[in-house]
Amino acid sequence: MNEVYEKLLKCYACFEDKIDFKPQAALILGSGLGDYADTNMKVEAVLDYHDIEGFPVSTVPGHKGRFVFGYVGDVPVVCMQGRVHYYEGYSMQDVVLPTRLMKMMGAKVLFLTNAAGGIQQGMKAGDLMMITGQIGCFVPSPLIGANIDELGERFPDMSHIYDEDLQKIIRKAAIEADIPLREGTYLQLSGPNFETPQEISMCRVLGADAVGMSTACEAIAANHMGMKICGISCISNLAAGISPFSLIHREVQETADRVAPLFKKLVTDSITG
Ligand code: R1P
Repeated sequence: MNEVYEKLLKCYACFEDKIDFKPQAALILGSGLGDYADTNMKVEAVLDYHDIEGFPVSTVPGHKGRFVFGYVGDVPVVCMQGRVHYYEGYSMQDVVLPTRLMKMMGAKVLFLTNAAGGIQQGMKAGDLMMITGQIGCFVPSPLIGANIDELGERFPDMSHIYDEDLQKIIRKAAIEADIPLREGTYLQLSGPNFETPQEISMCRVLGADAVGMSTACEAIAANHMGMKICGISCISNLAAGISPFSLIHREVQETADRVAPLFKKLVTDSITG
């Protein structure tokens, strides 16, 4: 059997052994947004990544490293409090293992969040941007290697990664809660170094509105499995060259903390909407 799939099945067996919960939606929390599960979910169970054999564990400050199972309103949700990134040294297959696992748990919808650098004209730190498209080809595809036929097809279509209906729900939730919402394209680079001003100029020319080091690969893996996907970036800083200041991760976290109440409301209203 394909060893990537074998590992996934082992992780699933471990989950099944420990947790009796069937989520409908999966939520990945980005940098600085990790306490959503503590404040906005009726928690039913928690599963530490360390307790799943072979599971990649996050090493980034602000990423706790556990699955939280519970309800947002009436919707059963599995939430990743902490994601793993390619720059942490994991293979792309490992980076998307949690996403694949959440689909196997039962989640049909994937809600992606992240902290990102703002490129779009007029953006400012603290803005929220609904992701309407992505550029993921600067990092290796998580689908490289033997195709796992049990998950999806060899050459999946990527024309409509971000689901139109979910976008409508998020737009409506933002309008009803009076939360200003930008829209745009997220571009994933490998990191861990922040981008140079020249790289940001390139990203802008290519049509990116926000840049980060996650998300696009997870969306590719989720799309491969036929999940419905939506995403919101918290613009935690203006990207290099646009911002006159040097970039530091602590500020990414601080901005995300400041915006957290609005972000949490938007996520909750979108899930229950
Ligand atoms: C940099 O500050 C970190 O924040 C973002 C970047 O991708 C990078 O990991 O994290 P998330 O994408 O996980 O929100």
